[in-house]
Amino acid sequence: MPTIKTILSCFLILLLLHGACAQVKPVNPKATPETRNLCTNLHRLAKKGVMFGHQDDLAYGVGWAYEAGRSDVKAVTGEYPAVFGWDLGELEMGQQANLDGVPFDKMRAMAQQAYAMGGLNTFSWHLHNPLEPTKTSWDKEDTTIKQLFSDKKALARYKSWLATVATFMKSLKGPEGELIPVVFRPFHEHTGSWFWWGRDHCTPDEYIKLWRFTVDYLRKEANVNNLLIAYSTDRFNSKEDYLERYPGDDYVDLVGFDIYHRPRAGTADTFVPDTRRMVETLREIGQERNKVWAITETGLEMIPDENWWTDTLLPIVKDSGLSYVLLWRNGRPDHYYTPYPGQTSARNFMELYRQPDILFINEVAKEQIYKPLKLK
Ligand code: BMA
Repeated sequence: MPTIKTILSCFLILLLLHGACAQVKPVNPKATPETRNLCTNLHRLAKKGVMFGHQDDLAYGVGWAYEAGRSDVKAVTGEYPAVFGWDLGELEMGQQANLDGVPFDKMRAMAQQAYAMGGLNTFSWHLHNPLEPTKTSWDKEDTTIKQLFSDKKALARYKSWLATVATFMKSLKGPEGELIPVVFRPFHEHTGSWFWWGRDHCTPDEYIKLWRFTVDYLRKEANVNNLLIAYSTDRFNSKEDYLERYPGDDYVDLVGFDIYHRPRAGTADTFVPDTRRMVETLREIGQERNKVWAITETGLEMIPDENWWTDTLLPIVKDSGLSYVLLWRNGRPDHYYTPYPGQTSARNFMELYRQPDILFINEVAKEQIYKPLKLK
């Protein structure tokens, strides 16, 4: 006769197994334990709230640069964001600093700081054109991708660029030498046509080929196992439109989009309903494919609207299931997306900050997103 203790233990084992099966795994089967934990925790955390993110938050803000510990978000709210965005653009060119002047050694140190605080790092990549490397991401040359795959020299160059990305990603290490898991978000905003990988410059098959080549190279050739891969479009009209260039469920961990608020005088402003509709479509896609979803870039430049945070951003992200929303960089006095003390929208930003389901670093640190899921 099995004792009550044995029955209970069996039940507990079954429960644990069920928990393990329910966990969503990264698309890279060789992902490090911390990367697997992050994937699981992002899915779990999205049910609790939306993490607030900011590009280059620790690097500079309006009127300052590279002051240890400083952040415009923290200066206003007293707290750092939960998500830290960075860009690798021009790493591939052998530069010491990225296209916005952020030195890569400082970027690595700041990403390590973000990780140590318990936050999430995400990297985009405004890379040059591998066919003509002097040309930037904003090169609108048609058929670049098509030519890339038939031009041995250019393809070798592109592989060497990927090797620089791999080396950087593998240099992101925590205090115990463990690799820091990060979100990697290549070839973004491709439903627009301002980058050489944009919609008008390549076919869906070509875009998908470049995507798979990139992800395969990183995980198979370069053995990079600390990435979650983010697919993020710009504006889109429907689910079909969003998925037109989707590289497949085996190549994507997170689905997202970038969208900026650019009100135009004399035109009805439909930003909130339009963006909310996009979020709902994204939610459907995320749920169907078991991917987390996020607004990977957004903002209103210089935030002249004093209630923008609760009138515009909040209705877009509230009860949306979004994992995070990332505001773009505070690059110049005429190019910034989060307030600094005294800025027009600073008071209203505090109201967003006080929302229990908008998560900044302290709440996210408590969640220990790099640690295994505990039975709750
Ligand atoms: C754009 C602007 C540019 C910047 C680029 C890449 O939105 O902020 O100034 O160079 O992103 O970060």
